Amino acid sequence: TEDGYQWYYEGRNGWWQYDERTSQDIEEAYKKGEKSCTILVAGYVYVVDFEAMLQQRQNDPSRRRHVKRDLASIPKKGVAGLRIE
Ligand code: V3L
Repeated sequence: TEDGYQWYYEGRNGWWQYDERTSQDIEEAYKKGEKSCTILVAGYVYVVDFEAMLQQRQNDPSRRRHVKRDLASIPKKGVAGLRIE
């Protein structure tokens, strides 16, 4: 986002940045003070819960990952599953 923050979801040993469009959608909901928002990832609906700071697949909540909002400059694995070389 323009203030230098991005949204991340948990990987096995590090953080993945959300794709730019999804990160913007999450940021918009977060700034509005909403408790959660839904996103579409590869055909699946996920709920991003800002109180628990978790992402969960809507039809399978056992598929959960921590999420965080942090600076765009932090070390990361990549963006939406595309690894940084
Ligand atoms: N954006 C993109 N892909 C996602 C997202 C998302 N927000 N959430 C889940 N997936 P689950 P390592 C991740 C993918 O939570 O080696 C990474 O992007 C998820 O991809 O059980 O463990 C990597 O591509 C997974 O492939 O619903 O760090 C991959 O895992 C699939 O949806 C490996 O990352 C099921 O995730």
